[in-house]
Amino acid sequence: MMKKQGNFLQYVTLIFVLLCGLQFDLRAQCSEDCVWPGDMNANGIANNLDVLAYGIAFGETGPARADATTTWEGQTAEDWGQNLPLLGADYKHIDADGNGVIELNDQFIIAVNYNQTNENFVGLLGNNLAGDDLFLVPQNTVAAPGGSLFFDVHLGTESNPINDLYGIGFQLELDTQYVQEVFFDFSESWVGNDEEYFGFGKYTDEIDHASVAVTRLDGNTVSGFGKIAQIEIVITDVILGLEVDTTACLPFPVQFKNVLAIDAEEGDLMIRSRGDSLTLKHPSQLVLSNSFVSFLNDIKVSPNPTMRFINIETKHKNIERLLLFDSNAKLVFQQNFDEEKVASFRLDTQNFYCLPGVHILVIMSEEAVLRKRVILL
Ligand SMILES: [Ca+2]
Ligand SMILES: [Ca+2]
Repeated sequence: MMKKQGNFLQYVTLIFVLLCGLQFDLRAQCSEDCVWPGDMNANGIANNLDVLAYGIAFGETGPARADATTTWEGQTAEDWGQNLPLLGADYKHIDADGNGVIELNDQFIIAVNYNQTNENFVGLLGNNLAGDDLFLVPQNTVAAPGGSLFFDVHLGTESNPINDLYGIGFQLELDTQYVQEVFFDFSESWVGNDEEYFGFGKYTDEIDHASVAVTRLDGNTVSGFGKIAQIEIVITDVILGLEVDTTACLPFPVQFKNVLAIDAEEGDLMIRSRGDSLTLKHPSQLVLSNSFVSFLNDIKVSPNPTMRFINIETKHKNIERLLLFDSNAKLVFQQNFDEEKVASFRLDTQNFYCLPGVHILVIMSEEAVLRKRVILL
């Protein structure tokens, strides 16, 4: 009799546990109009064009999402009752972190889940129209291994200004085998100033492009022309072939893809673009100051990979500044030598919090900036 009662209690407990589990599953699973953190326009992919939705809804508030995470999974959320004017997505999709406010923290999640897709994805938004609205103005047209290509991105010209712009996003197709890093600078742009405007740039070597978006945040469009961003492409420090054959050069085309510029109502401004062809050359072929070339050739970073110490040496006493970024592009070390330039320096990574992984060491002289990939074991 006691045994039977014990079995009964076990069954009741088991059924209770199963029911609780089912309830938990029902709450976690989402079946309709689910929020995928980072896919703000709800087209099934998290990418730079979601920044345009962020710009439109910036500052708006609504119901917070229960049990919100930033993981790439469909999440149930209450509608806010406000929608993107053209794509129609409810603003709940734009609140990526689910705290009930559309603010700076939300856009970080686009980068975290960048290029992730779900079953709603049917293709990339944006145009590939050839023309002269969006173009590159290279600051240097050739670079050596370890050096950088700098160019400004221009939108509109004096004779062809762009009217009623709210935001623009595009991808830059690059030959990623030669690219070490891409840096984006939005500090100078006719689209806006600090608080009324936001710039987004993303590059990873798993995808064949760098992606950019700039948007207003205040609901007002602008008309104008000129520079909207500066981009630096850092070239890998070893390019086989170029190292051996000093007369070789490699074409390095940069093409615009999936361009989408919108007005305040998400209307497509049908922006046309043209890319550019730049060149990679052996350092000896570059028409640059002698000190730049010798700096590039003479700098030695060892050991690499390293367990702890990074030794930096040049033949000349011309290192002005050292910076070290970790794999999340966070600055972990910097030192200025100012008047007292040095020819060698030993960096002890145990002096600061430094996780193992790929680090970028930036070595600056008066004439040049060199970035080296350093692996910390
Ligand atoms: Ca999207
Ligand atoms: Ca939020």
